[in-house]
Amino acid sequence: MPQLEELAGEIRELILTTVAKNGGHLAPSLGTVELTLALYSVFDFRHDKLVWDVGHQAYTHKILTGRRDTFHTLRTLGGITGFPKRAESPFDSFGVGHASTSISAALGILIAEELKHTSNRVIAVIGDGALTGGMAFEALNHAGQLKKKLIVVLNDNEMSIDKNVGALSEYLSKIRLKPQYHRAKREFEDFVKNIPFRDVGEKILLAANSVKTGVTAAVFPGAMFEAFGFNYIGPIDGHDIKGLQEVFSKVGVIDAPVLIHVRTTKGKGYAPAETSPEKFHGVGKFDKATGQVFKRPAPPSYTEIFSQTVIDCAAQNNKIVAITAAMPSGTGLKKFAEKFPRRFFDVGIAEEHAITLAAGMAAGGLRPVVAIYSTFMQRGYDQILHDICLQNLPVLLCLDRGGLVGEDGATHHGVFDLAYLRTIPNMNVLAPKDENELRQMIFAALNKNFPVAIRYPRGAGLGVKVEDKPQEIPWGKAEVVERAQAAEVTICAVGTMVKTCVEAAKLLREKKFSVEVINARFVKPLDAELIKKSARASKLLVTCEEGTLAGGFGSAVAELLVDEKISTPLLRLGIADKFVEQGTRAELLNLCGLTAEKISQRIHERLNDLIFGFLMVTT
Ligand SMILES: Cc1ncc(C[n+]2csc(CCOP(=O)(O)OP(=O)(O)O)c2C)c(N)n1
Repeated sequence: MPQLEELAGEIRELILTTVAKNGGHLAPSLGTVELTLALYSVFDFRHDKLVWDVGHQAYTHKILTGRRDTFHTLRTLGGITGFPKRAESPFDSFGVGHASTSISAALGILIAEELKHTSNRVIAVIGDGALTGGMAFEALNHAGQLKKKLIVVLNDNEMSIDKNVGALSEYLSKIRLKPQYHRAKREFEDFVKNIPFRDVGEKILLAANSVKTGVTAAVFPGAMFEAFGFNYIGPIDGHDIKGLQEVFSKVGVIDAPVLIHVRTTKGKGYAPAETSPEKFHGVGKFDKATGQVFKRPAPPSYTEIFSQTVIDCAAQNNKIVAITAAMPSGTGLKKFAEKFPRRFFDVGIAEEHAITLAAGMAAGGLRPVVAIYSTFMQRGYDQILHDICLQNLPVLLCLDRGGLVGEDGATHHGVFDLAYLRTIPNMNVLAPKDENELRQMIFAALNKNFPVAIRYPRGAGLGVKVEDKPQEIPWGKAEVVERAQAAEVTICAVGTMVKTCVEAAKLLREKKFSVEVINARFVKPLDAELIKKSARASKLLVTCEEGTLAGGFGSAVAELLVDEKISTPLLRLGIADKFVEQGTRAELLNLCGLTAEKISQRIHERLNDLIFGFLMVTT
């Protein structure tokens, strides 16, 4: 035990030093050091399987399973990832990054183990925030029905990224506050079992169990989990290694679903993170001694402009309401909540619900704005299609962190949105070239009576002047940002790529090519007239997007050219059909060929091909 405690200290130090240098999920991982050590000292994960939820709390697991020496590369290009990943280690039994998947995945793995006739145990570790996601309940429901010997560890620290919300969170707080309920239940059962005339006692117990929700919900903790068919144990101290070991050893032999409710402190052992767990949930580089986060002076972020703009619009229109799925700080809606508490809704990690809730509000005459990171919006695809677009309801979807997000890696890049949104009828898809255009787009979208999605990137804006009273952008219209007489090349860029393509055009002009640059603004509806005209007038049309090439903006332009029988050669630049790993945003843009130099080089090469091909045909 003293060695384990010493090890816990060493691991904490390594996590702290590394995250201070690389950034990362500090508070979640500091909170699970003892829990992970206890799991590893009871179970044998060469055979048993450990499935993490979100995976942002799994740094101790990584360090214990052969990645101590490479831990300094955490979240860097070519280094180890910030989340469990099957390709990285056989101990990472399931890859993760999005929330609420662990119970489903663990149940699936357990079924596979049983069909292979092993007796390996499967353990899911899920946070109280992740438990607010509907899929976790779908899985509990199924596991309870199957009565499999699944072990679920509920890591309850009362926090999601921000304070956890919802009735479930209140329910857990009640259990937390009244641990004597747990004893009361056991005492009640022992008392009843000890009644002389044994069968009388058992009948009472049976009767009590048959009215379980009535009796236990009123008196005993965990009644809700027991209603799902789980044996509930807890709450127990998640920093007491010995106590945890005792419980894990006992449940290891139970042949039924068990849920162990563990209480932990987010950020445990590092005072700044214990005091501000939201700030240290996912944090950039910081000074370990003071907890001061290193920030370079930068223009306001897209998130800040979004936040202020929605507040400004809401001040004019009292029908505007705002919804977040557990990310009031990250999406910038926290300020809206302070200003308009009755018009703000944090639904927890429940993107599907957030979207259908918005559809319902729109059907009821409100103007909902739903702010969700692009990668998590994927969760609500059918809700966007079936509940919003099919009914053509005026919901504004704001997709923050569109494009490459950097160090969080493959699970978090928002590169699929343009492709997955533009195929849905009635949907309008926009991407601003800068933060002022974001403001203009939000103003314009909130005046429309149909669904609109606006995607914008992580981080600082370009530092352009942000208009107080924004000009209304003409709907469905692109803008020519750089005109050229008899352009050989027209580059049609969208979102963040507009600025990069303006720089690429400059490099091409230095090589004496004449280049026009268009800011597409709309991925849907496309400004077909302008694109057709430019395509017909140029030798080469180029599209450029910080998104997947498969089905994205360039595909939309290709469809237009084919349908209009325009044979101008088209070069599509964007992200290839494979998952992009982690690195800084600059490194990843370079890797994907989305820098001004690489864009100008690709265009130059294609122009050379065209000229060379033309010469070959004519000679
Ligand atoms: C589907 C989805 N939505 C949102 C997120 C962003 N997110 C990452 S961790 C987190 C909070 C998780 O809270 P909890 O499970 O209690 O873990 P804790 O961080 O408190 O340890 C959120 C909202 C996500 N990863 N996946």
